[in-house]
Amino acid sequence: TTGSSSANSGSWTSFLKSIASFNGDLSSLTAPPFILSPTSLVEYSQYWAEHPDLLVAANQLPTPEQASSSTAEAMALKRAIAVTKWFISTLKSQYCSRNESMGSEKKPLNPFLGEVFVGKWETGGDVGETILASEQVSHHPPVTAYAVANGKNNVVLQGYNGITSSISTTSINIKQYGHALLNYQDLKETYLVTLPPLHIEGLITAAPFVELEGTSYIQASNGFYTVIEYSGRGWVSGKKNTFKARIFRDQLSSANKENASVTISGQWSGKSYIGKGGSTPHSKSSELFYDANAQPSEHLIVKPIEEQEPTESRRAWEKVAEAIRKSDYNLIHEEKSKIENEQRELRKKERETGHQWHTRWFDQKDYSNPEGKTDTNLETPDPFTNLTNLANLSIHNAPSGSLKKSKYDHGESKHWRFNLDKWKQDGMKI
Ligand code: 0T9
Repeated sequence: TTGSSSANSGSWTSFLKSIASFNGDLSSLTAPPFILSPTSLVEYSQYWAEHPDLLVAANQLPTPEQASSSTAEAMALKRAIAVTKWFISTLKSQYCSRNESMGSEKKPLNPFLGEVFVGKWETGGDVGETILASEQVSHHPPVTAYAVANGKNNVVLQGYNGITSSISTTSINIKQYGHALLNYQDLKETYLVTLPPLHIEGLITAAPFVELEGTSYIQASNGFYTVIEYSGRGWVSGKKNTFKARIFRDQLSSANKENASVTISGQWSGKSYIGKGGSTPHSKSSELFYDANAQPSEHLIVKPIEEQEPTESRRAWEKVAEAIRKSDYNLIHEEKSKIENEQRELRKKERETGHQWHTRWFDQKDYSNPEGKTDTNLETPDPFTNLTNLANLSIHNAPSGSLKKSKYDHGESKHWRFNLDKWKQDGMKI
């Protein structure tokens, strides 16, 4: 079966051929209209918080002060489990939502430099409002930075991501760059989250979809360390979107799987189960950990296009999106060219006048100079270096989740950070 009747037209076949000989930048490929998404990649940051209740859950558990000293340890584990549950809950949104809304993975619009996407979730009860600030901080290569903040619970998630890709016979392989930092200000606790590699399957049948692979890590400032291993519907395991997560007291104890405090196993797009210790829990005898299909995602609220600024994603791409919805190939090309030419003009002007482009809400911080001062961080001292040390993770601009002393552990160490002052100076709130 083919994913679309358009796939029979030959345009998909020629697209596959162009993939096979591509130069590494997926965004530069001209894809047939039926595989184009009317949504820009700068919007994908919203997937981090489609379950705002789970994002703030760790803050709503008893604090170490509230718990007696004998249970402080148990409470810290509970928080690490809560953060792991939040992270697992983001995956269906991040990697399945295009399939659900549009029938397959689609090629997103490639954000222009300075493109922004803002919105909010208005959750009731003790969760309260959560805001999203997403900004395209680099165009070559594409990098998106974001912050998600909940004022009622003093929770801030910030991060950035970019990709590199390569082609194999049946799939496109993607490495993610960047990470997320989740800070619970009341708890004085921060979690470093790394991003897993992925690949795109279903190319032959013109019905592409994402599968995760490899490992991602969550390192807590209190020491707890989560290792999440992904696999798909291969020859080893039977099911798609499978993961196994183990939470350890610290990175050192993870050397032996038997040391795990808890093990969680199942599908991130479906049900997963949790059990004590290092052995794999089974669905029949174990406690349900998370059911992705029982928790509908909460979509953020975005201003109507008429009220948006010219650099806001949905306003800037409105005409392109319309052309994509109509599958009007010439119009898509025409409207896209307008944006591209405008961007070229802007860059040319900047070169001529010597005025460089400045990012709006994010700054790049260089971690290769530990003495270097920064006034742009929410937390002082900056927890990132400490968390990478605890987790034995590279501090460099390596593929996300690269370990210290691995072959990628070298080069620059520049990471994008949210600048709350700049956000507030823009009249924005949290
Ligand atoms: C960060 C996420 C990322 C972005 C997307 C690879 C991909 C662009 C990057 C990594 C988010 O937090 C999570 C989810 C999906 C990722 C996208 C899936 C995808 O296919 C695209 C690439 C650029 C393509 O569009 C390839 C072209 C086409 C053949 C696929 C339909």
